[in-house]
Amino acid sequence: MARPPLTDAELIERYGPHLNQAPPGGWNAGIEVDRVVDTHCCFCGQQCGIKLKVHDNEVVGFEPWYDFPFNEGKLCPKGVKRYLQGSHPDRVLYPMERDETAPGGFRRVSWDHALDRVVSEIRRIQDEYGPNSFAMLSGVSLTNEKSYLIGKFARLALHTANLDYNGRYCMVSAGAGNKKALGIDRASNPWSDIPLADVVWTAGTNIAETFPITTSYIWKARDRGARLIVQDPRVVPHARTADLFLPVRPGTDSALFGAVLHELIRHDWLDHDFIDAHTNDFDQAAAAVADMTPAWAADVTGVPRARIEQAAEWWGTSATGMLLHARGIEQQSKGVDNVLGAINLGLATGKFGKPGCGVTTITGQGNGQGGREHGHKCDQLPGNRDITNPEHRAHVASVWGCDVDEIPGKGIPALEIIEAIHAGEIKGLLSICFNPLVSSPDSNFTREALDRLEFYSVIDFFVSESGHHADIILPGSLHEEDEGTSTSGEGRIIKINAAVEPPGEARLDWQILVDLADRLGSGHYFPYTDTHQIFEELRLASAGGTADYRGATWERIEAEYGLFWPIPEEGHPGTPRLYEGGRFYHPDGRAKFHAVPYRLPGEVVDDDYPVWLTTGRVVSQYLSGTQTRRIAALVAQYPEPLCEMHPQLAERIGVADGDLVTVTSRRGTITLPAHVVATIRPDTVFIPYHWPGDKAANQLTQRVVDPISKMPEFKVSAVRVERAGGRVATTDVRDFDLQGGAT
Ligand SMILES: Nc1nc2c(c(=O)[nH]1)N[C@H]1C(S)=C(S)[C@@H](COP(=O)(O)OP(=O)(O)OC[C@H]3O[C@@H](n4cnc5c(=O)[nH]c(N)nc54)[C@H](O)[C@@H]3O)O[C@H]1N2
Ligand SMILES: Nc1nc2c(c(=O)[nH]1)N[C@H]1C(S)=C(S)[C@@H](COP(=O)(O)OP(=O)(O)OC[C@H]3O[C@@H](n4cnc5c(=O)[nH]c(N)nc54)[C@H](O)[C@@H]3O)O[C@H]1N2
Ligand code: SF4
Ligand SMILES: [Mo]
Repeated sequence: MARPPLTDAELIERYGPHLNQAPPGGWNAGIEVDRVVDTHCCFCGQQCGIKLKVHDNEVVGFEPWYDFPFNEGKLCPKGVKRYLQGSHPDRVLYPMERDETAPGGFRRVSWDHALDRVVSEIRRIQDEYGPNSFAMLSGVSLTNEKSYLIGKFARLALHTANLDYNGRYCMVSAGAGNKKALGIDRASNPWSDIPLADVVWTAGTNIAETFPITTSYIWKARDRGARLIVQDPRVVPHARTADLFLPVRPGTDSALFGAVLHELIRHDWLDHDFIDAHTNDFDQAAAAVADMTPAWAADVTGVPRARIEQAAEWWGTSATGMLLHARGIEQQSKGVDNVLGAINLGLATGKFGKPGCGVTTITGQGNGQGGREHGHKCDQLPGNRDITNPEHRAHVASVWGCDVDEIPGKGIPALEIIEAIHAGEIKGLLSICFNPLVSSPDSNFTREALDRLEFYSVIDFFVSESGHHADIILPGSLHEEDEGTSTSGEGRIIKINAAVEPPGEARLDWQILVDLADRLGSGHYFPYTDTHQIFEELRLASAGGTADYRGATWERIEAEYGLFWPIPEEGHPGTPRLYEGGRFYHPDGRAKFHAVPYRLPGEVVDDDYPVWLTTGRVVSQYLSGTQTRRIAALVAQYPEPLCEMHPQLAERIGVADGDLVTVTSRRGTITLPAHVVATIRPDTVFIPYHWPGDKAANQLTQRVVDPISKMPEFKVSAVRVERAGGRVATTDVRDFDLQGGAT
């Protein structure tokens, strides 16, 4: 049931007199506001509730939405500035066609011309090279309705198997690990469980910068006396107050998790009843770690042995505990192994399905959860179904009203699509909500690939760096211009509400796709006149799948501040905490341990490339930066990429903070200012990846992928770091004393 809004007195009691107070004169002082729309942030997977203030079809500001239970009014720097995108002068207002003679390389064309050109190129390429020679790449900043529509569009209008999405670079290692071990792919817990944990262990996540609202849940746990363990090559902000910091060498997390399991077994800090009643294959996991002693792991990971032992003791002897992981352990060629290694620790100690107990990924993109459930992936159909499973295909074909054989088979994942373009096997591409030139590994290779396309069309509201390589740009819609649902990192389905209409000739993303489907001769499969109809069909298509939305209605989602799937029938309360009573989602109801032997990353340091490079994020920029690099206040906070390095490394190469350094890998080179900090391992540098062109960190990264998830190894490369233009060579820093360094 909807909760009544908080009174001013309650607000002050809950948040204190100085927090989130309206400015003198009230929130609306100085701006005219026609209406205020309850919706959610367009950026990360936390999906904070926010109220957008609208005047004359423009979002002019925001108010905190205190009632929304996840963030209770709190927002991060990106959330409070997101409204500045809508009326940005760079907004694409009409369709554009490549024309080298026109200013900016594009000329304005009519919608009819643009759509007809796209359709005729799709036909030409598919007639000449076959249906799979035209690929589609998509993204999960899009709603569930759009994700679902895109899956159906690629299969029934484009007739291509080759659809994949940017979650391939984000959530897939967690997804694959979750499915293998637990039989379902969703956060194990609602975030309200975090404060109930006696140990909070974060592995490979910089939550204070990337999931700022989660920080407040961790503080609540700490206020109760919980211990905080942080596993990261950098002393990220929330690690500054950690009880135990594990300064892991990039790419070695599975060795650390293995040694912790080894210790849990050696001391018998195990929940035998849980293991016997609710799991399979413990013996295999145990055998794989038999030789993974803390001393061995200290050598491999660079984490002092005593800290590994301490982590095992705290995890093994506490009644409750949650392990939260993100891209630090997942974006590796061992991403799935790392996730399985983390889950093994939860299963061994019975930390699943109880209040304050869980091992969970933190979802990245806005709809990184819902977008990985409804048929957006190259091997997937709605409801997180398998496109190669005959029963799953038959169910979806019955909802779509098509012949089973009309649904193409399994396609290739995102990076392989780019490689197939480079190899000349894929000739045409339609992309929506994906900027591969900035976000794919090895950007020089990606650029070559995009230039080899015979035809490329992009649906976006800004011209991204990838968009500059397009033949046709179709102006799509911004988050606040369309309605639908999104599923937050907790597994909570929430309602996005439209605040304004697309400006100029821009159109709603879903309408562009429906229009294209119509022109491609498949209009009968796409009879929608609004997004609610798409959601109603999604419910049926997901019914009976693991990601079951059958019982979710827009009305209940709004009235109850979201619903947690699985929600198999109407009236069902939803499932905030998975695995209650030790019931997992494999057919026998048991979870599965996995043997995780240690193996090396795809590339290791050597004499020529002696420093580890890892990449990631800063608080004020978002993903490929197309949106946040256009918002002045966010740019001011972190205007250009910096190369974070330890004073010991800086001294060895003769640079001071702010000096230019050149970082070179086997793929490329980048020159940028050094940011000398004592909070990073001396053998590692960190570069955020939000910038294009010669500022792109992905010039350095490699195309090695995890064998199961096909996730690229964004977190581990070998590089050389030199003073820019200088003669000082980098020396080997692998033997640096960590005790005097990052710890
Ligand atoms: N401000 C901001 N917030 C965001 C985003 C954004 O772009 N900007 N993007 C959203 C999305 S899509 C995502 S996926 C999430 C990502 O959220 P996070 O995963 O938290 O962010 P990253 O910065 O990619 O990486 C996290 C940490 O991994 C560490 N790390 C690097 N290599 C290793 C390793 O080998 N082992 C371990 N244990 N740690 C390692 C890095 O030092 C870094 O602190 O953030 C979401 N939130
Ligand atoms: N080196 C390195 N590389 C990485 C990572 C890393 O940690 N290190 N992280 C990876 C991760 S986790 C991720 S998630 C990817 C993200 O990589 P991308 O998905 O390529 O990044 P975005 O910036 O989200 O690009 C999306 C594009 O879609 C547009 N867009 C956003 N919302 C909408 C919408 O509603 N409709 C339409 N039509 N367009 C929209 C934006 O304007 C932008 O141009 O990057 C990956 N790349
Ligand atoms: S934490 Fe994520 S969802 Fe919340 S305001 Fe920040 S970017 Fe938006
Ligand atoms: Mo992501």
